[in-house]
Amino acid sequence: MTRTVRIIGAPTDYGANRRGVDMGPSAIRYAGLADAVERTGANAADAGDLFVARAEERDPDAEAPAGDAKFLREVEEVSERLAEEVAETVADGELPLALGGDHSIAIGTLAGTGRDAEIGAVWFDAHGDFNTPETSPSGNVHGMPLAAALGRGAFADREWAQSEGLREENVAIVGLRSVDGAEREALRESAVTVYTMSDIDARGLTPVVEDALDVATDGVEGFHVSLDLDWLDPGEAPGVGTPIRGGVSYREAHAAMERVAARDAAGDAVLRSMELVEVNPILDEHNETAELATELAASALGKRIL
Ligand code: 4U7
Ligand code: MN
Ligand code: MN
Ligand code: MN
Repeated sequence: MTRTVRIIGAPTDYGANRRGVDMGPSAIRYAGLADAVERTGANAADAGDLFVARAEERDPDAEAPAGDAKFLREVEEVSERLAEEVAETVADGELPLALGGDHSIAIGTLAGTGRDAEIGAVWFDAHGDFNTPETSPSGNVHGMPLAAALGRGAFADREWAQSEGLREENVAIVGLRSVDGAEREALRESAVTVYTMSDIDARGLTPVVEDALDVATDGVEGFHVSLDLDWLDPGEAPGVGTPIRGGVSYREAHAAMERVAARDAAGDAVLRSMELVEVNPILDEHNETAELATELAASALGKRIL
């Protein structure tokens, strides 16, 4: 049966400190996402963009819990809409592919995809995104979505933020190279598995990603792939708001997504949902980061060379 991939744009920058990431969905579509998806043999259905209110009309500090979390009320609105759409897509037997927007959209994706099943997640990112309002040095929610989904800190009593079917034991972060002080401690005492850039250097990309997929598929129905484009080296992916040197190469990124596709095809736990986040067209060069996002999605969905 041909799989249908439902493209859901979430054009928000509430979670980031740089404007422009809200244009990510347009840039990724312009780069040919739907065609790239269809070339993998899947159907592409574009659900359009979610409604997101303009940031200028909102108060960044409304609803901020103890500590700091800018635009938390707006993040909640977008997350609830996205979670609904993602949950419906999964219930219809389709695969949601969410387009950010900043990484705060993962709160919605994970809440939706984890609604009716035990799931795992692989987090491809330079950052841990494991801050909470209490620990965040910036107050930007795009540095918190993984902690939010797991109900940590001030997210413990915010049900909308949590992913019901996701346990820390089934979460793996791959490619970490930038982590804040209190965030590091939180990750260390958590049950999340972290593979740093040093692990990739020492062991090679493929074994690390295979291990991460083992973590994310252990005893669950399906797994989510969260791809922050700042996972790649800024030389390959310049169009991101928080670039960190020393990221994975173009080839490593494709190799990782090909491992995702192979694991999906193996069928023990299927690829249930995916998101492409943090593409900032204002900072990009000739849309190359959006093109890269498109290509990587195709690899994850099973694009073959031969
Ligand atoms: B991204 C940061 F302080 N850790 O919390 C923070 F360094 O979604 C950056 O991974 C977060 O791009 C980056 O603000 C969030 C910072
Ligand atoms: Mn991120
Ligand atoms: Mn990041
Ligand atoms: Mn970023």
